Amino acid sequence: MSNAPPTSSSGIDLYHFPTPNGLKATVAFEELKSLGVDVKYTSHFVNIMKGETRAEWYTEISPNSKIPAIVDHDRNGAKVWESGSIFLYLAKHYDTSYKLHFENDQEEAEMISWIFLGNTALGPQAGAVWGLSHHPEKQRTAMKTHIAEVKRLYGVYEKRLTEGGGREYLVGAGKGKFSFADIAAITWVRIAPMSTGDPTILANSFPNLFAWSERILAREGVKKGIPEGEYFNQMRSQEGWEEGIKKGMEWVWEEDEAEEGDKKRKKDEL
Ligand SMILES: N[C@@H](CCC(=O)N[C@@H](CS)C(=O)NCC(=O)O)C(=O)O
Repeated sequence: MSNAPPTSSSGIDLYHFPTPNGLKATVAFEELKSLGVDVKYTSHFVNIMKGETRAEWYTEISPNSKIPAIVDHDRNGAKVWESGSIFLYLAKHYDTSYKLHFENDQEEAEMISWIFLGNTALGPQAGAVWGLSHHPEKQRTAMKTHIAEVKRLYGVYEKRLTEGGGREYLVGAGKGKFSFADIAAITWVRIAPMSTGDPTILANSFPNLFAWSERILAREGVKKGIPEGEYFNQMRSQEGWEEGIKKGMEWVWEEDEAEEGDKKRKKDEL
């Protein structure tokens, strides 16, 4: 689609692609719909692999040439880009019964903080691991730095989820309430194997984050928002995918192991 798709006459046009940032938007819309919120959206794929985000028609909607973005024909054609901005826009104008956000000011502020953490820290760090894993020049130091940061961030989420004897969701009184804060993190947390090279990292090292992710991925709206054909779903449907992921990331650690071996040999020789 290098030309603009037909514009809807009403409702919201959503421009996206099934990447973790794009999925945040489809999950948000599908969750709102499954919770009974009256929001109508039409989905348009913008193929990021073919550079369609840089087409002129698209940069008029999303000046930073990224998905997701929306145009709201029911509100004077308002254009909103950046997944976090889309959450806040939907919260303000559509989710007026607080299904995915909070009436209480303090809780709303906490939700916004967790949305920003997902969007400014977890997403970019995990995204960097993904990006570098496709680079033939194999930048080991950068890769290690980003993986370490992703793991540190998992620790931040893990700690939050252990508070008060265990929370079910990131924000909200008691055990919390599912909100945009959770959506801002889940599409990245679910691909933890790809972000770390370790297929069992969540279950083994971050049990509360793992339980949280399973809880969220079982939700009706979340399942609808993440299509079967999406990259990670496809990968996981293939036998031996765990081994494939580990092998694909071996280059990050293999020289370390060789160095460790050298150090040990030298020590033994002394
Ligand atoms: N902070 C942005 C990140 C958006 C983003 O990085 N989108 C990527 C896909 S995950 C994209 O559009 N890449 C296409 C390109 O750079 O041309 C958000 O949360 O919306």
